[in-house]
Amino acid sequence: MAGAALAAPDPQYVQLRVERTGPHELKLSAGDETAVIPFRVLVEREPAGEFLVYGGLLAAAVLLVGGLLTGATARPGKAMALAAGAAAGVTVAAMVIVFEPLLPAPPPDGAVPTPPPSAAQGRPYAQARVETVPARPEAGEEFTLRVDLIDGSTGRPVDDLTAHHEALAHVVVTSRDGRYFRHVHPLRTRSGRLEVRLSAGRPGRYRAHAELEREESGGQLLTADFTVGGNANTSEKAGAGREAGVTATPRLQPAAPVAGRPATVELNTPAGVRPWLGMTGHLLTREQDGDFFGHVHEMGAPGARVRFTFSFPEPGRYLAWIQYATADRIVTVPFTVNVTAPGTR
Ligand SMILES: [Cu+2]
Repeated sequence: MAGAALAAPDPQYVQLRVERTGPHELKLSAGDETAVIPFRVLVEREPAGEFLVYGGLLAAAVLLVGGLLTGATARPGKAMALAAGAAAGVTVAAMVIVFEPLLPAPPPDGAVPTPPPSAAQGRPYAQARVETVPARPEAGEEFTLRVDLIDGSTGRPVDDLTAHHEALAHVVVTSRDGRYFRHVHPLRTRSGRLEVRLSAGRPGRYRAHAELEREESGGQLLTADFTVGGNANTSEKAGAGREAGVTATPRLQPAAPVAGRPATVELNTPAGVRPWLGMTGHLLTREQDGDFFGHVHEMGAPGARVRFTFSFPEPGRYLAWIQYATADRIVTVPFTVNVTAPGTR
């Protein structure tokens, strides 16, 4: 959320009672928004080795005592057999003590079933449908952007997104002129469904880019366009507008980047920048008239500037935004880049 206050309220604790191991869902509501968060209850299983160690030692003890008693009543053959049994029990126990640390621990009760080795080839990309609810939002009115994810090979909802950069999915919504920019993190509202509430003050074409990643699959980029109808709502605060107090302008090197060649983008940052979404700085860019969407990071520690290296793929006009976080807010700096064709001067 651009410009949103980050101060977290005091943590609140609540005790949950669960009676079964395995998958559960936790429903969290704030106002009229609800997120459904899956979690698993795991209970450590007694390692199998423990049974063998104690079993082996107990058997050894019983047999030894038996051997001694038998020996005392002068039946050496039987005593020897019992002593051998005791030795075997001690050996089993000793073997387990020595080798147990090398054995893999059993999965806890309630864990996700381990797929057979043949399934370890990776999972297919999610089939996605991105839509708005209502289908044609009105300017100035709140609407829901919804992402439904299906596994094409099973037809079932995809519920195995891995968090990357500290979110299940990153959604960037922009208007064609770049004046509207939102980088949001949708909530999981049910299995295979992510939703986020948005509103746009002006009618027109908007584009949503969603970045997500399934477990054992790769990163995916989904793109969808939608139209906002109605009349311009002049009361909208400029989402992509320069934030108050931000005077730094991004510097490009070369000033007119060349398609397919790395360019650097640098921006001075104030004191007190802190990592946000796992990174010091984020550069997001979209081709104004094409489909391209790019997202790279400043990987270094926070300092007096953020610096990105980026190769714009084609000549043309690009909308770009640099985002970083200070102690209390997210700063978004919009700019445009004109990329020239190689060989033109
Ligand atoms: Cu990023």
